[in-house]
Amino acid sequence: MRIDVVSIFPSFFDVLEVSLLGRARGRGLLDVRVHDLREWTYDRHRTVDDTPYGGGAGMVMKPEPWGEALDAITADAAPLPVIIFPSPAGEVFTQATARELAQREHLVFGCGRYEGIDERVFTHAAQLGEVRLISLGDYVLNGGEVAAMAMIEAVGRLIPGVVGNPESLVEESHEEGLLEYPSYTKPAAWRGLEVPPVLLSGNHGAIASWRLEQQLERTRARRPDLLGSDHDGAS
Ligand code: 6GU
Repeated sequence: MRIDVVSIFPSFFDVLEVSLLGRARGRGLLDVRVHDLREWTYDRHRTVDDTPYGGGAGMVMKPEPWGEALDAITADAAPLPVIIFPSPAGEVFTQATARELAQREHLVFGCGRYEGIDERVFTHAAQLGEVRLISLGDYVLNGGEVAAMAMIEAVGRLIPGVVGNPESLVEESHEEGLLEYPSYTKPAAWRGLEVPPVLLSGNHGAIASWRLEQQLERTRARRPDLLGSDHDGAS
């Protein structure tokens, strides 16, 4: 998969060189290219923002650098890219969004700052790819960079070969619409706290039902919004 990122803070993305995704890049599974939006400015101050028409607080990102950046990045792109603008005004990112994006060959993240990007950029971008405005959730960040990073990690780990053991992708919070069950390792007793005896029983059927029960209980307590009719019928 190819991922292009456009930002005025390209160094935010240095962390993509470490850990799982860094290794995936080294192994050629992931081709991440980070671009400084200011490469597409031509004035002495490399200006990327200006005051909003109609007045109001804050600054708006100018359309010209964004237009040129997106033209340049998508010029050689064979399959239709998804152009993602992280935005608190977008659709909410979920595991389903991550799964959907993981199927694509080419993602472009346009990270805005300030009060936002001139609206015409989104109209233009729609000529170059499939545009999505995506939010991490109902809170405000200073810009799209941290959100893009979260999305890149969530999508990147779903690319075949990135995560060593693909089974570890399945039994996870949100993959089955439930929160994950609690995990324990050795020692069996630690600071007076015991591992639930069922996990030491060797009875795989009993372990599986205990884990499912835990998933349901936690989801009910912490995230009742996740419980559809599939899961809450019995109780
Ligand atoms: Cl994607 N961007 C910004 N700036 N704030 C956010 C967000 C995105 N998602 C939640 N808050």
